[in-house]
Amino acid sequence: MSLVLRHQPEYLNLSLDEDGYCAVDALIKGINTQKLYVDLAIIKTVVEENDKKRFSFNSDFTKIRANQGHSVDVDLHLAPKEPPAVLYHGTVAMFINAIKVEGLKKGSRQHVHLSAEMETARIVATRRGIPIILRIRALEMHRAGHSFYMSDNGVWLVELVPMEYIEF
Ligand code: HQG
Repeated sequence: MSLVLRHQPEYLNLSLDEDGYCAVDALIKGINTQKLYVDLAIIKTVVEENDKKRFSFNSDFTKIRANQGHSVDVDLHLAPKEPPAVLYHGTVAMFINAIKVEGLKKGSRQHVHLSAEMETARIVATRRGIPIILRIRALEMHRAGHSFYMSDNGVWLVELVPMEYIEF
């Protein structure tokens, strides 16, 4: 579901609307073409129990979308929000030299992902290797004019983090 709802809907012959939603019945049909049996009850269980609350339904459960992490161009209509003084980003050693020059860039995703909890950043970084946790002076960055958003599952999102707000 992360693959098709964030990155490659065409993998299951699906399309996302401009808000990032996909028809639930089309998603079920698409998954079932992969010899994996799912029905609405199973999709509801995934939405409710997924460890990071990655997905949401619309109000009548006919549409579903990922809450964050997209590389396809969607508009989640997130409202700008004032961040806490410090947010965290987890990364690994191989990226540090580039980050020291360019700051944090969003790469293929729509945003740079930050978290309020250091532990979350540690878990994110551990996907790639030995974690390095960066402290971001988020409130100072916000006061300088950078917009911050929070996804429905509590991930802080920004366009970029300039070098001067990062503590290594
Ligand atoms: C790094 C998962 C070189 C950045 C996670 C990261 C998260 C740079 C990688 C969510 C750089 C991008 C996002 C620069 C940043 N030069 N490397 N200038 N700036 N980087 O996967 O934050 O489980 O796109 O440090 O848990 O790792 O899928 O971002 O290592 O919440 O729901 O480039 O994805 O969520 O990697 O992870 P990603 P991320 P899910």
